Amino acid sequence: MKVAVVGATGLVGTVMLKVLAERNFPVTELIPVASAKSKGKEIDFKGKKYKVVTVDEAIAMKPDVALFSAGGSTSTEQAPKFAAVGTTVIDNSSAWRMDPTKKLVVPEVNADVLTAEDKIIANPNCSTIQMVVALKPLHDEYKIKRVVVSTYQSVTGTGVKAVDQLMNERKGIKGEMAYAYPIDLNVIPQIDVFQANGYTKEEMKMILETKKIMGDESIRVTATTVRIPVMGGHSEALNIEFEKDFDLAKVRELLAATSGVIVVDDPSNAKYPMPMDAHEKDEVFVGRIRRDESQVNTLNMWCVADNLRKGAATNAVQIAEYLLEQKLIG
Ligand code: 2RA
Repeated sequence: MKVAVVGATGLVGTVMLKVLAERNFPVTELIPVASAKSKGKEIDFKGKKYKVVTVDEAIAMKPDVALFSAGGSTSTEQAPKFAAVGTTVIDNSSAWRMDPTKKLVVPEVNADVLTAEDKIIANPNCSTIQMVVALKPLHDEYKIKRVVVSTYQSVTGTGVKAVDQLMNERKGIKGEMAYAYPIDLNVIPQIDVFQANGYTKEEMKMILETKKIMGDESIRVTATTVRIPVMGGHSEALNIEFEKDFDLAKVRELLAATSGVIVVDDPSNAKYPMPMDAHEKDEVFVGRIRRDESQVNTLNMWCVADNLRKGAATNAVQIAEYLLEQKLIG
């Protein structure tokens, strides 16, 4: 398959290339796409060298699939042009996620919504992806009424500039600031801009995307998203209220039996998910599974995943794999 990666030189784009190679996606021709200033730059993919091309050049090459991670404005402007030449776009930006005509997909949760007519498919926000993978088996069994989530998000979610800020601060070097405040030895309770209702865009993404992906507008979600000085992935404290009561052993069984989920839950031996263990993995790790003793039918759970992989690149590649398996592309 002719596969374009739009934003190939960025943090997520680089991971997309790595995951495509690792998972042996049948790429017969790679089309790395970046801004004009990167044109001609060489990208190594599975032992072959490819030159970065511009968006217009890539469109003219009519790729079968285009994985986008190049920001919302590029997706808004360019995704339709790729679709117009027959390319199936899987877009990691927020541009199309809440568009009622576009599918928002986490394969383990709602891949069945996809059809051959879907030429622009939205990859959800990283913090939403890992949460819904963990919620889905429990929603199917006990029906979720409400989720309260607090996140502890890696600086890699912001990008290279934020990683550089953290590393510089740790070395005592004054460098460019990705955030309004120092991030080392600090936490910043703001991810993206504030909305009129006092929530940030990141929090509203978790609230709105969850309902769309789970296909259930009745699920109530509230979120507090926080940036922390960590590299390996995003962590989330989930408080989940169900319609029905549950059995803890059964909850663990359901999660352990879910594709893409790994249960790490042995508190007496200090075993629980941590970003340093999730780093560079594709699974969602859950632990600290326990009843909320302050409210009936309510569960507390801790969830960790690599936000650049399952939270972005791997989820996008898994969508492409599903489309291929179901003969919706290729
Ligand atoms: C973040 N989820 O962590 C957002 C976008 N990647 O910054």
